[in-house]
Amino acid sequence: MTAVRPPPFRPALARGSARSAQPFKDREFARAFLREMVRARVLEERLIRMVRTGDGFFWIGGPGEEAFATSLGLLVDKGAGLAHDYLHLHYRSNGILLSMGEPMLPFVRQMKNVSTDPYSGGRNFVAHAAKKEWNLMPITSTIETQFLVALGTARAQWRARKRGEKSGVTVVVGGDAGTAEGDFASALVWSSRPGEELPMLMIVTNNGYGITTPAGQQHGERNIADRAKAFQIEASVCDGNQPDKVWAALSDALDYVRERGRPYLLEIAVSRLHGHSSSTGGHRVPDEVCCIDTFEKKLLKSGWIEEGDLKRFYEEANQEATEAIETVRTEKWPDGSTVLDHSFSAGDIRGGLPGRDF
Ligand SMILES: Cc1ncc(C[n+]2csc(CCOP(=O)(O)OP(=O)(O)O)c2C)c(N)n1
Repeated sequence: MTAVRPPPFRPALARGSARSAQPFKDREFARAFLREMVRARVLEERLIRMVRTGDGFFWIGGPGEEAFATSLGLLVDKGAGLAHDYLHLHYRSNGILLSMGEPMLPFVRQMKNVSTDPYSGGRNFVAHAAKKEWNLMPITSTIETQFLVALGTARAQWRARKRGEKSGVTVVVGGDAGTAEGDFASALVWSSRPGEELPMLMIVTNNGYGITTPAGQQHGERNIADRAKAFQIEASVCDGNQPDKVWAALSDALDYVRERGRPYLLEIAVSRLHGHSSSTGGHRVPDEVCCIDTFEKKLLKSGWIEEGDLKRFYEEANQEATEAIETVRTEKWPDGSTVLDHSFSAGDIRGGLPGRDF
């Protein structure tokens, strides 16, 4: 078994708010951004392979969303507590967490459902992370419920701002089909109550499908972002396949929410490169735009990377994945006696609930 080592590389990317697409004028930034996108893609491809080789039961994830994921991961203010951003993500968010600094190993552990999985002790599907130190609320399989939970942290941050305390913002992410749920409508209503507007960025990653149902058969409106208008919520739509465009849209939206303390709805058009999940096969879909291909070609053309660099990026990422898979190979599933751990029970409720005084 290989020893657990830190990931083989960390991109030299600056964190924090950066209005506009300016950072993409910097060669080193663009190269590091591409390397991080490749890392996210390779993780997903290796997770899919784990299902095929019997090292996992189910795959779902975000290949095709890397330009968005890498941008968001670098732009959020990560940390614990109200002063930092809260994240309410969905099951295509591995790339966001990688670019925030998470290694591949925990994702591989959750894929194999081993007890060392730090997110759920081996009890949840892959891509259902949770990390208290980064205000990452547990990712759920039920779609859109995160939009209601997000109102809670956004409301707590609104209160902190009123008390004059430093406060981050709440970021919630979901897919296009999920916006048909009442939870999404509730988020629009409750985030925009006059005089009590919440510091909440609502992101809809629109890949055009809800499992197999095309969005065009589900929504009469032109863009999902158009729904914001009725609530006087600022909104925009952007192309999630172009790193500089999605970076600019995200940084502008985040700056708006941070500075104004008001909600914002950002709809991002993304690709879904391996279908919905392993339940629909998980095979590569040939006719979708790939944000990594496009960006690679652009950087090769400008001379900012060479074929050798590309090869190295993939090798490094694959090495990190291989080491994680090797590590997990001998790890065990959780013991049956732990099945009720971390679930609500009468005992928990009798002992009192935390965070009551809202
Ligand atoms: C409340 C609820 N209803 C239905 C489902 C079944 N379901 C799982 S994924 C999915 C489609 C979600 O599509 P979308 O919101 O566009 O996100 P995507 O998976 O395309 O990123 C559905 C209906 C669910 N998980 N939860």
